[in-house]
Amino acid sequence: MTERLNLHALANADPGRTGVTLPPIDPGALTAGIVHLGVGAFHRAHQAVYTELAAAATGETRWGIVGATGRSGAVVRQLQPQDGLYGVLTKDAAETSLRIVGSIRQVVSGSRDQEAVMDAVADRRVSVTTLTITEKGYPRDASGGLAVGTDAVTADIEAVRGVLSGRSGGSGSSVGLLTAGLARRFGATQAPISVVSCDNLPGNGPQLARLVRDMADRAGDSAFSEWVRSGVAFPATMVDRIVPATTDGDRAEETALLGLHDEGLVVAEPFGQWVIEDAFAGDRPAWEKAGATVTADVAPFEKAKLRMLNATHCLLAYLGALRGIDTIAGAAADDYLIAAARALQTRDVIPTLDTPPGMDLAEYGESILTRFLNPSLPHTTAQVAMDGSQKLPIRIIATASDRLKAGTVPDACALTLAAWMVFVYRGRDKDGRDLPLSDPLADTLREHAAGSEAGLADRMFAVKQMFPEDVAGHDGFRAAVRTHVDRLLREIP
Ligand code: NAI
Ligand code: CS2
Repeated sequence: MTERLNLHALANADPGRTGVTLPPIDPGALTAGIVHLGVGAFHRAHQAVYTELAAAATGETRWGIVGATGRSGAVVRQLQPQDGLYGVLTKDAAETSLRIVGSIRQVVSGSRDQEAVMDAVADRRVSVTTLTITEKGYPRDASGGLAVGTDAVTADIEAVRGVLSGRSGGSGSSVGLLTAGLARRFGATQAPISVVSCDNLPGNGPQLARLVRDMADRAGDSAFSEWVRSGVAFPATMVDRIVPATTDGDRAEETALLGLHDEGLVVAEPFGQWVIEDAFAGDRPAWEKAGATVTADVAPFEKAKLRMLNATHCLLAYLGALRGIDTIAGAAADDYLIAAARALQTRDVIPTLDTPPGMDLAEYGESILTRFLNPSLPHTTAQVAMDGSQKLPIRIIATASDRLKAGTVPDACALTLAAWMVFVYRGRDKDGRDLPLSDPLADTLREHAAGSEAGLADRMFAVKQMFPEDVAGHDGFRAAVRTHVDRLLREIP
């Protein structure tokens, strides 16, 4: 049985192992300065690496991370026996390298150990909280406001009230748990703190601020509401690194490199980018010393990334899946799909963007397609196809809305939405293989999809949580989507 990765085993590991980079700062010397909500693959391959490199660059030992999982306890079981250590396997056609990361110093369950999470947020030594809780983790209504009246938000507000009055109570969402933690911090120290969303949401900082502030206001303590506005910052970010779900083959590859077994391994491309708004309430790691960009205006970078990279991902995922293509790399190698991807980027998306400083959008689009071709990443069309009800409004429908307002029918957006509609309706690819629907609105989508082929597009446009009236009500766009739906239905009998 191969020994498990942990601090003791790492201390005895052969430092000369080729292709293996050990933590650049002693993990045992780190104290908690950051709380992360949503310790998934991306956090481990992105923010946690930037944070460790920043700490090593400055010699600061105060930036250890307390990681809180979302719903499942899997990551707790992965990392706790490993003293929080895990590997990042970076892979492309040219090379494979392994970095062992030690910045996560404690992992707690965000569902079963909410007291520990709130105590960590309240800890005066903590001055930053980061989040990667997925688009569906933000309890929003169709307008982006707090989903008041849902069971989760009702529980959240009650939990915040409880903390403010010295009672305990379970939150319904991670944003509620965060807000309850801030309430505990308000009661304990009122030390400033910055809350940094690292999710693929447009205006992720202001979006999270809107939810937290509304939740705080509804808790009914005006002093707390005031402190949330004066003592808590919500900087926006653009985050980028392709981090697919880890496979057993990846773990075996790492064990061959490291000689230890690592349940917490994550796999990523070499590319990484982090653009952070320079709007913090207190101290933060010197992430710019690890290659992050700290700037006054994140919006152009974020909009370009969501509408160029993530939108193209959705096009390749749905059209690729219907064609029986399992991986993004396989879809990016398909001539028809890559032509459609270029049309999406050049005809539909770029006209809606302001060019971020220092960027060439056409070159950026080609660099994205090159990254997607990475044959060493097991990034599946199925994974990118998940949560379409949350992703498509941000990545495709918003672009379509802008193009329609400009008087143009965005045909590649129509094609992408048509592929998604057929993906939901058929539930299988051209070869008859199942296409699983993983989506927080799965039941609603299935209800809308059920019925005749002829009315499919119109029924899906009626999903109010996804389609604003200016898009759903545009006859020319509906006609374009219907045309693509009819063709795809013929292709996928
Ligand atoms: P993952 O599945 O590995 O981790 C997701 C984390 O979010 C887990 O901790 C999970 O417990 C938590 N979570 C899931 N649903 C939740 C909910 N409803 N409420 C609260 N927490 C919830 O996914 P991964 O790869 O870490 O991605 C997470 C997010 O990071 C993405 O949704 C995206 O916003 C962002 N991201 C991901 C990239 C990637 O390539 N994987 C790249 C850029 C951004
Ligand atoms: C992907 C993103 O799964 C998805 O929806 O589009 O996770 C993508 O890999 C990242 O945003 C890349 O930075």
